[in-house]
Amino acid sequence: MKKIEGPNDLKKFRQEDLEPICKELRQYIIDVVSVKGGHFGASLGVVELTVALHYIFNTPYDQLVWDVGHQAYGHKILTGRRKNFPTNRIYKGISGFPKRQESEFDTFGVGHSSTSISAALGMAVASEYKNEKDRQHIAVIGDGALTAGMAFEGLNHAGFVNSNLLVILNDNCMSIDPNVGALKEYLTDITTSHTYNKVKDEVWNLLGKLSKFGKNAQEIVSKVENGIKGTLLKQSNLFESLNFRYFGPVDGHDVVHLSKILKDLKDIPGPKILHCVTVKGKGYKPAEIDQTKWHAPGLFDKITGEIIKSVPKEPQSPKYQDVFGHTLVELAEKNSKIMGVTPAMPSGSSMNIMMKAMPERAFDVGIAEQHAVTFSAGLATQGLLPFCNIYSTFMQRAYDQVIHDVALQNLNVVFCLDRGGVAGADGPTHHGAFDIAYMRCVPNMIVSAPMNEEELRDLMYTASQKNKGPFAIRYPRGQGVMQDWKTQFKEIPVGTGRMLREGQDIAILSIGHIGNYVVDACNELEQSGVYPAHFDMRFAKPLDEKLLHQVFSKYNKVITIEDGCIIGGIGSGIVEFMTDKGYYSKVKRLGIPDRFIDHGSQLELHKECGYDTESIVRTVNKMVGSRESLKVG
Ligand SMILES: Cc1ncc(C[n+]2csc(CCOP(=O)(O)OP(=O)(O)O)c2C)c(N)n1
Repeated sequence: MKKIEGPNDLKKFRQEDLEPICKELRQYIIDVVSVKGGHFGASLGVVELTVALHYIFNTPYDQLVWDVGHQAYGHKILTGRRKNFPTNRIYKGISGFPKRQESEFDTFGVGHSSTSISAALGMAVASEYKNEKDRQHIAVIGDGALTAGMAFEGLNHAGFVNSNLLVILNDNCMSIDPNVGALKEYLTDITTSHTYNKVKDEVWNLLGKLSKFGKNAQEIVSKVENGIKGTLLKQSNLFESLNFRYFGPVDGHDVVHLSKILKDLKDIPGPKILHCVTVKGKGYKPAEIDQTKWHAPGLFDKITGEIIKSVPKEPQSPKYQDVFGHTLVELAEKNSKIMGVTPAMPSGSSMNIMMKAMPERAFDVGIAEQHAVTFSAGLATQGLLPFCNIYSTFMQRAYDQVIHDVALQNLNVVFCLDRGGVAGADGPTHHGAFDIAYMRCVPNMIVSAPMNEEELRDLMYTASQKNKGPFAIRYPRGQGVMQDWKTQFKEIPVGTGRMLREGQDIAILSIGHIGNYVVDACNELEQSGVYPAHFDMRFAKPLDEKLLHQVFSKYNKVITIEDGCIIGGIGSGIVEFMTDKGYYSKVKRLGIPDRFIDHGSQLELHKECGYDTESIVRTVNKMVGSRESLKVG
């Protein structure tokens, strides 16, 4: 594999060399991910597919689009990034997802799911328009990603325009958690159906001979098709009915067979789908057995398969997601109207706690954020109270549903937005940068963020009270700050903040967990004789106007800070208040600047954006004009 700097080098090998190459590639992924972290099972599951695709197709001229992109490590390694692969997901290193700026082989930037068919179809239509008839377009999509509406929108369009598109369905029966839904049942059905498989074998026998027929290939394929249609008249194929030619199911781990099939499919024009059956985590036993855990396991001992958890000396605070999961069950035990909804993130959001405790009241609806929101709206019309948990970044997809289906009808839906703020190593596709801004401008919407576990519980409790309307609670990835977090529930009056520290020189207004940096910064500043006041706003909407009147009456220097985009965020809201009410103070807004922030640890990115503890101290010093800041410059 060391000789492979790109697909052209791969093409020099004989077919019999492909298996050993797959073995080496798989081992390299295991070697690196075990010590550097990242997504794991998905890339192992497509090693053979990746090798076969680059072996047969003329990438990057032929355009290969990976869906989600968490499975594209093999692709990165084979396309010139083998040496850089150990920097995967590390600050300033290569991205964990395909990225156009990174390589010409990364034809489309991904991270969010279910975009591949639409993107590849766009490319196919463009090729047709430019008369590039020899160009191939391939979308590789998982059975999980296929559950999203957008994937169907793509299929629907592709079957109609008849462009040259190959969809490869990587069917491993898994999303991050086990895949759910009727489509999954259907795929299992066609994979295991005896009639279907018998006919399939006949098709493959014929296809095996295809290359020999050259120009007549098309004719043969239609004969075969008619054969299938005749035999399976009653058992119609979903993809066939959408005007795709369906091939498969095939063993996605037989690299030689896959290469032969892909070669034959090159000669078949129009939309076609190849159904590959694979095993997520293939080739690494622990990952094959517990596929959810090994989706992104963190560091591990590759020999023993033990996941390495650093054992901290002191007891740790819980993750916000777990506080959410346990608190939801606690609330639901007391309030029979509460329901749980997650679009394919039971483990990631800890909704699995409620799904286990109350299976009839908590739903994984598949990778379907739009549906999750409108489904929640439907529940709410019937007097139920859904807690719809969606990562901040994925909620972007359901924005119209939030406005049109929930807010406009002022329905009681609680949106718990996990991973609000910079997400870390997943990078710009996953940062929860925009939710405060995009929620704040929606009428009827309450927008809140807790600074710690107790506030998260109290906000959830508050949101569960009667007729609050749409209520968003956003919290970050990772741990909170309280070890004893199972506090008594208290209702927080909507639109009220709290003063955490009185001060003299300047006021700092924070929202959310990031307020803990401010606490540290204020402690440090106090040592040098600077006394900022600190307010935890709790609500970005409605803003605590009483509190803001006090702030702007007393302080002519104000800093706002949020782990979210500066444009349109709470800082903007506070400045709007200031101008509307005729105050004038010098205000510095800290938050994510108006650009996309790459990947790195959360702390590295907070630093880069200028709102880690150190940066807050620096900003305060600069604004109050302390000697410290004069010294610095
Ligand atoms: C819009 C969106 N929602 C949720 C996710 C989180 N997510 C990442 S991978 C994944 C599962 C994908 O399953 P599948 O497509 O079958 O690929 P596999 O991991 O099984 O290879 C999910 C839900 C996402 N990336 N994008």
